[in-house]
Amino acid sequence: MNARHMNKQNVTVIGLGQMGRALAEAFLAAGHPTTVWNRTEGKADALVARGAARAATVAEAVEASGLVVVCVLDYPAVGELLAPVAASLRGRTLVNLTSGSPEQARAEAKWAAEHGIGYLDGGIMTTPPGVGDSSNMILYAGAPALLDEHRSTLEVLGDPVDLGPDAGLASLYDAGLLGLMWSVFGGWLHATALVGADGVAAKDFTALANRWLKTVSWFMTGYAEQIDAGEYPGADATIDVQVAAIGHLLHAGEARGVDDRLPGLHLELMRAAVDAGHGGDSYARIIEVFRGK
Ligand code: FVH
Repeated sequence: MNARHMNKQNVTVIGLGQMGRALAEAFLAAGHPTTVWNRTEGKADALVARGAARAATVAEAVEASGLVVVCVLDYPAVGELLAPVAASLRGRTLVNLTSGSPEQARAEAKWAAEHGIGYLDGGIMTTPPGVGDSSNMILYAGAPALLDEHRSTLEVLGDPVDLGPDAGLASLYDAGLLGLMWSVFGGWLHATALVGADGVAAKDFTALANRWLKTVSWFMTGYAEQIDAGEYPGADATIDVQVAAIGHLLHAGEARGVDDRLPGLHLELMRAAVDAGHGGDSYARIIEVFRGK
């Protein structure tokens, strides 16, 4: 062991797809002795050239470290890989950064507990190039004490956010946050198509759009308080006013031949709130439409 590796925890990474390779690279860059395994062996070559140890089997990979990170395609793949090595995992900490549903995460946590395996479920809130950047979040759920124990190691991947003891919450937050991302992408791309029809470059519009998102985020903070209170005073802008405003967007889009399905959906949601008698409330009231109320 050289000086760089002194006091650094051994880590194993199972699954070397795009994300698993980025995770292993971050551990290596931080000086952690890192053991890797992947179904398609060749994906480990570049990591081995940088100093990682190649495990010949999943069991050998698990037995090399107290902290075992798995990041493969889905939970069925996690089960296929890890069920046969449950005895080797006993007494170690398994960090599952594979995406899945909250129900799958809770079932995996139950399996781990039944086999004496410490279990943290995680959600990586970035793409592989963002791994290792502390401004990006990695969500963890299921075992706050294990996260505290391994925080200094897991920090090299991104900012660890503790969501508490329910192992399903990292997946639930992940699903919700991805939904938010797709909605933002959709709105931004629709708007970029709209202004682009009149010759505005995407990068010019996006500079303003990013500034606007800061204001939108401020609206959301205020609306979150209304949601938690269950009261939606329309003291800033009512849904009625926004029904009129979205008419301008629909008109501008129609005049430019821009697909109107996204603003059409927003109008439908607003109308549902108006039809239920809430046109004078704030936009936050639309959460009740999503809740089916
Ligand atoms: N890439 C991203 O930006 C996102 C960011 C958020 C988190 N996701 C999740 O991370 C998991 C892995 O995603 P990925 O991008 O690394 O995916 P791939 O590059 O396609 O690599 C998939 C790895 O899974 C292995 N694998 C698949 N099925 C099996 C199986 N039955 N047994 C063993 N390993 C399996 C695959 O092995 P191979 O094809 O190389 O042999 C890769 O190592 C995923 O949950 C994302 O949602 C990434």
